[in-house]
Amino acid sequence: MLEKLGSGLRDALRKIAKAGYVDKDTVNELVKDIQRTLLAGDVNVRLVFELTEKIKKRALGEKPEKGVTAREHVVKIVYDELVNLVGKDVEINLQPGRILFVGLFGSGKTTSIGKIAKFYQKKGLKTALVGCDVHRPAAMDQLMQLSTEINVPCYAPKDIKDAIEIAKNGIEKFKKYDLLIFDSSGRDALDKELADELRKLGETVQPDEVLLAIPADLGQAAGPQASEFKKLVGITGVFLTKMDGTARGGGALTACSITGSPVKFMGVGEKMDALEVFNSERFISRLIGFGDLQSLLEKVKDIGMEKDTAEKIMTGKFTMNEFYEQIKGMQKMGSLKNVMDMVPGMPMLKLPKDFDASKQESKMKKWKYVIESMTLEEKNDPSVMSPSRIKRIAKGSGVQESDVRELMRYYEQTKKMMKMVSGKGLRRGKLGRIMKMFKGKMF
Ligand SMILES: Nc1nc2c(ncn2[C@@H]2O[C@H](COP(=O)(O)OP(=O)(O)OP(=O)(O)O)[C@@H](O)[C@H]2O)c(=O)[nH]1
Ligand SMILES: [Mg+2]
Repeated sequence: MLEKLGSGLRDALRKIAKAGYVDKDTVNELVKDIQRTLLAGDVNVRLVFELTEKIKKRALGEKPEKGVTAREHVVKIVYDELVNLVGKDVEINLQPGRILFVGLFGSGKTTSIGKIAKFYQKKGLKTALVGCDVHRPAAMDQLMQLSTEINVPCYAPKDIKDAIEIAKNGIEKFKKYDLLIFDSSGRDALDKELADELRKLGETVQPDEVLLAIPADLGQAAGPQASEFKKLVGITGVFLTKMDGTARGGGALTACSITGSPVKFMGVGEKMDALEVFNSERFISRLIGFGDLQSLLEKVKDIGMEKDTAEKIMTGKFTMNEFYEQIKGMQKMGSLKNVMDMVPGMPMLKLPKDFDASKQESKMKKWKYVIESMTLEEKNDPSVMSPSRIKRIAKGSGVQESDVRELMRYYEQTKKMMKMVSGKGLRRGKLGRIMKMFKGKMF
């Protein structure tokens, strides 16, 4: 899917990765490559220029986080901005309800209905189909056939010519089902007649979700179409079909997103499992090379989290919340070391030889549950802790009271240590005391 777009972006980023350093020329070249690729994918010109301006400004203006190279920083910026461009993810509703499918002739409604019926059925919703396309002679047969293939019941009578009547019957027939999906008829254009018909159908079906099928090969033109449907019949999301067969999918995707009609699903083939739930981060990650990017994203996220904690410690704020973050970080061993690295004057923390990671891990897991059982007040000001509170917390987190007390002791020790660290500079003696304290208590 979108091979050209993906390979264009990957090539552009590869050039950056190979460059000896990042300067204005490198960024300009990167931006030009990205522009060329996106325009070839039929992404709107204005959007492309806005995007590349942002990339340029950030790439030249922002300083990379400590621990991230300038090149990685630029790759992350490109990723961020592309994710913004294709829009926020919308949550897929897994509640029981009714879905009405709408769309023009041949947009892929019926096929897509089969796909999402299979999808929801797999998610555990008892699903059934209702065929309300009374205009195209073969429509009922097509839906019936699909339903047999995916093993989902279907009501698609050929002898009733009134869509409303069929809808009513379907609702009655499938009363005991969790999810009903209604097919509707298409037209060449969204004219008044189609709008009226869909509105009437909507009044009967009372759908929780109205999905619009739009073929991705429309490119940018998908945007105005989505807006028009939204205005005239109201839609809750777009099902972008035929993403597999076009280079213009990027254009269609971005155009829908900026008209406020979020893409929820994508069709990537004719088969019943050729369905993707749209997720902007995953989509962009894959587009620009998932493997490399994943480790970079994790690195940046870790650094961000550790930086926050380190900053709070430096400014003297160390409540249970920071402690909790620290414990969470420490579960991925080595994190504490990173936090320490960011505190000026703190040398590398060496682990003792007899350090038992698994024991430590189970202890930290326990502590995590303990902190999760604390009230907001207790977390913000652990000095309010009392025997009765300790009892309650132990019960709530399924540990012994002695575990809670141990955690409190460790918190107090750490807090003391943090206070010393965040004091002005570190003298030799002080540092030695801190290290001793740390080793004694923690490891
Ligand atoms: N390659 C590809 N083909 C698709 C996809 N979705 C649908 N199609 C094909 O598009 C054609 C039209 O699909 P339908 O599901 O019949 O479209 P429709 O909107 O129900 O059409 P009408 O009921 O005539 O309005 C069929 O040949 C499908 O196999 C997709 O994601 N990828
Ligand atoms: Mg159809």
